[in-house]
Amino acid sequence: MTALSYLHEPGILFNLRRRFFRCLPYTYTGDIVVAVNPYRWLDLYSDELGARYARMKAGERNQLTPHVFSTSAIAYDGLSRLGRGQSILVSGESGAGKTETVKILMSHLATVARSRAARINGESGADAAAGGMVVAEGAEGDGMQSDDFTIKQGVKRLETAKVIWWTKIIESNPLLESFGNAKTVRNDNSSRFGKFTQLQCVTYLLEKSRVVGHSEGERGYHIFYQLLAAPEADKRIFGVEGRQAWEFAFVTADGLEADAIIEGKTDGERYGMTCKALDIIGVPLDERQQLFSILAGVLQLGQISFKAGKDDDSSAIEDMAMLKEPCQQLGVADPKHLDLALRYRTVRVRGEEIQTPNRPEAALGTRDAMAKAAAAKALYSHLFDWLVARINASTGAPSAAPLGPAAAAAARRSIAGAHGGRPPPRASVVGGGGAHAVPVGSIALLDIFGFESFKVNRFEQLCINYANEKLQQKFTQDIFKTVQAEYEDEGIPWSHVDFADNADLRSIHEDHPHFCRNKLGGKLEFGIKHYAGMVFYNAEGFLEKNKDSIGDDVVNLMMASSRPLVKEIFTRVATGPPPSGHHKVKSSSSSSSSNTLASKFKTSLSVLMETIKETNVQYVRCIKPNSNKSPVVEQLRCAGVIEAIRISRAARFIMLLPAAEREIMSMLAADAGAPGTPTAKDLCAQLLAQLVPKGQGGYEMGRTRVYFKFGVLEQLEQQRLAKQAQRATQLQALVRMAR
Ligand code: AOV
Ligand code: MG
Repeated sequence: MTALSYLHEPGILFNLRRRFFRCLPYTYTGDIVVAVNPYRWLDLYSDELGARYARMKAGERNQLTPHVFSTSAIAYDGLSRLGRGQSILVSGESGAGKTETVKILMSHLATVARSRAARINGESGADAAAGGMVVAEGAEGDGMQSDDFTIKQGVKRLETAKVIWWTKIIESNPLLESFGNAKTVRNDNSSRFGKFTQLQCVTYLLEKSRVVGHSEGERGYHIFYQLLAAPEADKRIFGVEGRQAWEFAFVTADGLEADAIIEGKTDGERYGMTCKALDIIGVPLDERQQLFSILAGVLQLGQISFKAGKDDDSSAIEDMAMLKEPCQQLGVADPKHLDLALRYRTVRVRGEEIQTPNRPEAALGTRDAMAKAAAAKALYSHLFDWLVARINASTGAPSAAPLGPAAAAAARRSIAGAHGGRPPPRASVVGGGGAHAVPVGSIALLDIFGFESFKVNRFEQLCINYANEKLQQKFTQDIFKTVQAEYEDEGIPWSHVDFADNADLRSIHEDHPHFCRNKLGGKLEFGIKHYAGMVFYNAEGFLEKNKDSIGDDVVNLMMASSRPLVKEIFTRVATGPPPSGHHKVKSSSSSSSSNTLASKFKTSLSVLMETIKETNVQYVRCIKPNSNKSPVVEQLRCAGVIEAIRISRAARFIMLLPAAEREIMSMLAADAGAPGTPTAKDLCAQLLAQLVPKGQGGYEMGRTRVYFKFGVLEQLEQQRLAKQAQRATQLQALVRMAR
């Protein structure tokens, strides 16, 4: 993109479009990779091709066709050769292809690791690249004592450990997607949580509201539909035999059955894949059944309805029989306890415990429903965290939070199993430290929920878009720094240059130009001018969602469950919150602002940014080509691609590649009658002095490049074309005369 001589939006768009139709979805803009979602699988991801990019040497990037593989290859090289921590930040709007891109990057990193392991293990690179998993042989007990040999064996094992680590990470993807992705109007497989895969997988802000409901045309979490598409024999175990997804209030929108369908595989097939993946990460059958029982219990909680009670301020469960099923699945011995936990909360007054009805300030019908929803959301999000911890344990990463003894043992078994009974390679291969002399640092991949703007935008969208703002800020700062560094390198004076800094967004200030009240009034609405465009938010329910609390009564009830897994997921929360973003208050009574969901999310994003700051960052910007949903030019603006170019332009001069520069110069040289000069640079300087009108600061000579003010280069190009035409005419005249 930077080699285009005309740098403007239409030119950039035209270039992307032309490449897109030639099945070239990847384009470089300097160091950034722009990826236009092809929406069909192109033959671009073979292991052979992966291996070609893996062999790519520094500085060879432009000799190969632009590919996102170059990003992973550079990251791998940067880590292993320079020992510098790396991160790859993938961004773009919802449905642009972030999650798929991250998976492509992961599998390429595995390929790179594999071909390195193969080289070190003395196999041919081609074999490994063709997909063969390399298993290192242990050096123990084979009688060889040489230091050299031991080091070699150590390196061998290390490389193999990396291969296994990446493979496991890849295997965990479908599992996390089952529990954390759902269909939205923008993407059938939309990520409803953020994910930072480094030494371990850290997740951010799972969208909890989706557990208990969703908008029309969308779906709840994939896993619920998988559960209800399971073989009947399995469904019988979970107490949902013969039941269909549309029968459950939490996962059906207006009873629309059609929304329960997503493209690709059936939910039944996906259920099988999920079970297999659970098996791979070492979740034994018994635990898997408990896991699905909890999911069934969550769905059954949603079926409970309330009616007005005997006195004014009370309510009652419509039908006590409704409690039986969820209690059974969740291991609650007495349905009366669930009834009480849902409708009352315990408060301590002068050391005495008093049961009072839920939130007397709220309307009768909604307050109990809210307690029910809160319980369901807590169950699901705790289960999600547990799953992430299990995946981390199985990939050998140190557990973020204490696992229950049974889980830890199972995780150990699974790891040991994958390595033929030998002790597992620790994740120090990516984490640094450890017993081996390995490069410190890791390759981190960030896949967040993309920028969203729906018809109605809620608290979740505010948080999601906030995260995207944060990422955008980092991006613009980095681009700015890159340009600045280049100018310094070229010895060109650097005057302060403005760029669309979004740092001021969301200052607590209602007069702020980026804050807009709904002009129509009445509604609880406000708008924010995001870097990616205007979004109006509906503030209804913001406070409740931000509080993110469930009653102690429900927590206590669950901790007393007869199901070990239910007990475990709630105990984990009570004893030590993992460092992930969507973590919860220990008790509902604490309501200081630092405990709100938004403030916790903000903190965890700041920590993430600090982590990223320590690394060498590469950017992949995903673009959705779908013209009927979002025009590409807007996305380019959102993705900061235009901005990146604008920044260089705002810096007064446009960068020109030396080759193109020389071509233009030599065309003009003859006519300008420039005397022969020893260096190309001198020639350039002389020429430019003659060609570009003085006094307007039309260009600036750098060390190796000339920076033209916007428009000047285009003017020269016009002159060159005119000259060319003139010369052609002269030539034709000469030919005619010769005849
Ligand atoms: P997202 O992660 O950016 O949206 P996905 O990565 O889920 O978007 O991509 C959406 C869909 O686009 C996928 O389900 C694929 O069908 C298709 N797709 C994406 N990348 C490719 C590719 N390289 N080749 C072929 N098809 C692709 V969101 O998570 O909603 O912000 O929250
Ligand atoms: Mg995604």
